[in-house]
Amino acid sequence: MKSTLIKNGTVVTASDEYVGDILIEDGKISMIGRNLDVKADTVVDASGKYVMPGGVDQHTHFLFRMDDSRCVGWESSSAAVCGGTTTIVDFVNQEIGKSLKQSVDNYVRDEIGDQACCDYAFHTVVYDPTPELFEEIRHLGDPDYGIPTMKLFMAYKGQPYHMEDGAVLKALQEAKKVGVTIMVHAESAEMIATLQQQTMDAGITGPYGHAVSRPPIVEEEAVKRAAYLAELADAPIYIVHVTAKGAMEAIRDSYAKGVRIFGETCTHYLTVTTDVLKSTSPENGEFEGAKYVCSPALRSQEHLDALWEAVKKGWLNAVSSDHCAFNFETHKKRGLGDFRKIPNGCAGVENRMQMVWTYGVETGKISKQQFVELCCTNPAKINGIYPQKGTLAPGSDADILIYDPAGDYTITKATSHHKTDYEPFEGRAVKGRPAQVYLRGKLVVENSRYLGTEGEGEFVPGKPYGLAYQK
Ligand code: DUC
Ligand code: ZN
Ligand code: ZN
Ligand code: ZN
Repeated sequence: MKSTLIKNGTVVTASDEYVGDILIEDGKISMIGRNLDVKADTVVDASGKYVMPGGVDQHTHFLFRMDDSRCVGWESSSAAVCGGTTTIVDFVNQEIGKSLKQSVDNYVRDEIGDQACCDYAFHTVVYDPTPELFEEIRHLGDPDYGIPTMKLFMAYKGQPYHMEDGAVLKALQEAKKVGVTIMVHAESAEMIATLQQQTMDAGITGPYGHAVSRPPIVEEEAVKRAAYLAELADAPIYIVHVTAKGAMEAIRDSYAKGVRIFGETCTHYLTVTTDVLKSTSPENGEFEGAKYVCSPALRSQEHLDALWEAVKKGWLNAVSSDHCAFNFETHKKRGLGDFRKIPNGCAGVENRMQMVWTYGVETGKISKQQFVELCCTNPAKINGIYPQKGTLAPGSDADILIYDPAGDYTITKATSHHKTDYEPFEGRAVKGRPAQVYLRGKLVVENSRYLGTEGEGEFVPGKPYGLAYQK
């Protein structure tokens, strides 16, 4: 493979910032330094731009089903790299009656095929908590699996993936023996089911009913329960998509008490308030708000402020997209007249880096180093793919984002790669954009335009004992 020298950019890692050069050879970073006196086949001038690790988005669903709806899949994975994310950690749902291994193999064959535009690692998701499943956890970190993380849904009563506390406890007990990190979607399924019925009975049937029936306390309660389960099992636990101030504080306080509990938040929980669920439009009336139905629900400004403080102070250690791209016309509209039937989830893999940069770094809420830590380095550590991914260091994969901070852009469907029929961040102003994105040394994006080849994304096996296991 030809060598590339990226010169004079401002290199930003989770710990440093300096003007320097990066030499790429054979898909890896081979040298970093000031004024490197080396020859290369291609020389790129990155003056005035930030040279950062490619993003690692540890929370995407390129396949998710809710009732009869399924989200847009891997045919849209160029959206990841176009947004500066070179590796995703995608959730692979266990097929009922099948082992995790079979489920993953089927997923790779049937869903990814030759469509991957970014590199990818996996989390498994439990659907069928049989004795064989708990036995299989012991193998997740083995080199032939390379999937040292597993998620259980505490929420979603009535869906096949809803899990009882006993399953979470057993998973924690098995996982800790081998350094597998258990992740949970923490919301009280029972509280939500009761509130949903009461909300419908009160005549609130539109999208805002989603937020009414999922108040912050249903998340806070489940996070506290997850912390007790982790304490009981003496195992680490990771809380995905934390949205509520009380939930975040529960993680912070349990950690301070000695429980190995960690969590992430997501782009939309930092940047969009619950009011959008009350949006109206001439075409869709009050059902317009269905475009913003995701779980947990979007929160008020007070929670957004608390989440920014949490990512700044390290109480939450990553920002993910929870990309789960349900279309509006064919899927969201199934919930007309009953908000419970609106599939939960929105696109966002393409927007994460630009949104966090704009609303975090540009506003001074977080530093550039924290941006890299939250969006690249920590997610790589948590999933056992660091330092191959998530940093700029000799020997690391040459996954590189050259971010041009100049220029004002607007997120809009016309320029999106999500392949959905609407954009949840439609109309949002963003500052700067990915000027170039390299995937293992290959230029795959230039000025937001996709130049790569579908199918060139590769599986990255994760090693056990990620960030959440260390203390
Ligand atoms: N929440 C979402 O919004 N989408 C996917 C699954 C989830 O828990
Ligand atoms: Zn239950
Ligand atoms: Zn979830
Ligand atoms: Zn999710």
